[in-house]
Parts: sequence; C-alpha cells; structure tokens
Amino acid sequence: MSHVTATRQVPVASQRESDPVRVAVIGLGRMGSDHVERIVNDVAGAAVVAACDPDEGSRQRHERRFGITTFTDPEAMLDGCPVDGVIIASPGHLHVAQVLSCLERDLPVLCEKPLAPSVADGRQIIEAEVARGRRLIQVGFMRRFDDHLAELVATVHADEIGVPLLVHCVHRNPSVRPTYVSENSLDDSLTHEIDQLRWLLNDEIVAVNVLVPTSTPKAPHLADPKLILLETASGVLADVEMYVNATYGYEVRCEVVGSEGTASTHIGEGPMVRRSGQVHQRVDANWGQRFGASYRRELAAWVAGVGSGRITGPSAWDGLVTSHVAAAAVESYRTGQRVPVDVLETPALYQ
Ligand code: ISE
Repeated sequence: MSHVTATRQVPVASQRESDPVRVAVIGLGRMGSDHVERIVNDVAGAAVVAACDPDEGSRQRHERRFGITTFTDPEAMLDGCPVDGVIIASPGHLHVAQVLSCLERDLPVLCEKPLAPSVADGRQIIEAEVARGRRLIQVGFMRRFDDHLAELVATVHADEIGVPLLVHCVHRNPSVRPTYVSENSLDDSLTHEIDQLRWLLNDEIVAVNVLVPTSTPKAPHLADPKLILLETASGVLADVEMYVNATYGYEVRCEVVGSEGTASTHIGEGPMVRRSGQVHQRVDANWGQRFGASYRRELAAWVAGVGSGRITGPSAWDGLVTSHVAAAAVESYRTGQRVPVDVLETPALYQ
C-alpha cells in the first residue's frame, strides 16, 4: 500500500445502509492500534479503510496486517479517502486541529480523552460543533460502557441506596510510560473519575483538593500516589486514590455510600478461589484487560451512531467540563490549595 499524499478534496460517496461504515484512524500508537484491531475483529458493520501516523514502521505493520491504506498526514487522508467517521487517537495536543478538520467536513468523530489539553482549545471545539447544530463528537470515556460501572450507576439512579453522600474511588496502574509526569495522573488518568462522578451523581464538581503523601520509591521523579478530594454542587464528597505505580496490577474500584446503604463495583472478573488456607483472585494486568469489553461496546455504539447519523455517548461538552475540572486539580497540586471550580453553563445542544 502507498503512503498517499493527495490534496484533492474527494466528496464522501453516499452510502447504502448495508455497506460497512468506513472508518479512518488518526494515530497508530497503542490506543489507535488497539481500536483498529477491535474494529477489524469485533465490531460488526464497520471497516477500517485508512489510517495515518508519522511513524513509518507502524504504518507498514498496519498495511501488512490489515490491508489498510496509510498516510503520514491526516489532512491528506481526509482529502484523499472517502470515509464515514474518524477515530482520533493521536497525542492530546493535536486533537483540536484534527477534530476541527473533521467537523469542517461534517465527519463524525470518536476522540480519545482528553478531548483537548486546555479549556480554551475545548471551547473552540464546542463552538464549532454548536455551529453545525448537531452532535458529531463522542469522547472516549469508555467507562460509560463498562458493565460493572453501569450496574453501579443504575443502582444509585434507581434510588436503591438512598441519597448519595460519599464516593470512594481507587484508580491504580501497575506502572506508566517513562514520559509520564506528575500532572498526568490529574490531567490524563483522573479524567476518567471526573467523568464517572458526573455520570454517577448527575451533578457538577465545584471544588478540588489534591493531597500528596510520601511518594513511592519506585518512581522518585513523580508525586505518586495522590489523594484527590472532589466536592459536588449538591454536597457529595468524593475521594480518589490515584496511584500509577502500584506494581501488582491494574485496578479500578468505586463505592458509593448512601443514606440507606452502600453499593460498590466488583473487584475483578475471575472467581475467588479458597485453597490451602488462602484466597486467590486474579488482578487485571492492564487497562486493556480490565476495559477490553467496554472499548468494544464503545466502538460498536459509535459505529451505530455514525450509521444512523445520531451520535450519542459522552459528548464534547463532557470532554470540556472534564478538562476544566482537571485543570483545577493541576492547580491544586501545584499550589497545595483547595481550588473552587466554576460550574459552566451547558449549551442547549448538550442538554
Ligand atoms: C491512562 O491515563 C489511560 O488513558 C487509560 O484510559 C486508563 O484506563 C488508565 O488507567 C490511565 O492511567
């Protein structure tokens, strides 16, 4: 396959309902590559027809393995290849320009989180989507497609434990990439809990306080772990343990304390085995293992949305509000102070 660099604008061919949804992927790093593989193997009604990445080795691997046409430049790909939707899995600082480019072409997007590194960038995306008058963006908060979390949310929404008062969250990674800096556990990893709390509580976060205990000797260059306290408008207090060098495995947990009971997620998928005076249960190795099924459901929902012309799932507004709260968390970490968070006015498109 060639690394096409066409600049000609090719109109998107009209589709028949039975044709697979034609997907292009921007960014063939870990996330992008996993998405390609999941679409090819596990998502019915979709085909990855093009992908782009600056790395030649990665492009060649995807050409050989999946027969995809690859490009070095996203604009050339969008101009040269008719597609129905675009997955953006490039580094966060490239998202704004790439999302805007897709919106200009009226193309639905599944954008990995964080939607944009700064609130100002996120605002540009919101303005562009609002100007088009319909939702074209889904943000990659895959936890909303997780069975365990969805059951917990349903239990709380059904009023089974009364009024939520406290939430305890745990988010542990075995280790992180060498380029990970202390702020990334707030502006990247914590974004999942920020979105999860808004979804779970139907409430907005109004203050954040980041506390840092003694750091692990495993990663002396990082402030790790961190304890984050989030306050919501209705007065719920949530604590999040963010620990990205937990070494033993990957774990995400959530417990809600209500006025009439508590509800929490399962600890893991496997059975709990009691033998020879001990109890054993498998701990997931990484987020791909823990959330593999959630990613598949997320992709299937997005593909269905592209096919029907109705994108649902976590919105660009959810992405923007999350970045807004994460920015306050970074400020709290840097200043050592509790930081109040303004509640942003939700545009009609997202209500
Ligand atoms: C990481 O930052 C991610 O992006 C993953 O989505 C998440 O599951 C992981 O725990 C984070 O640390």
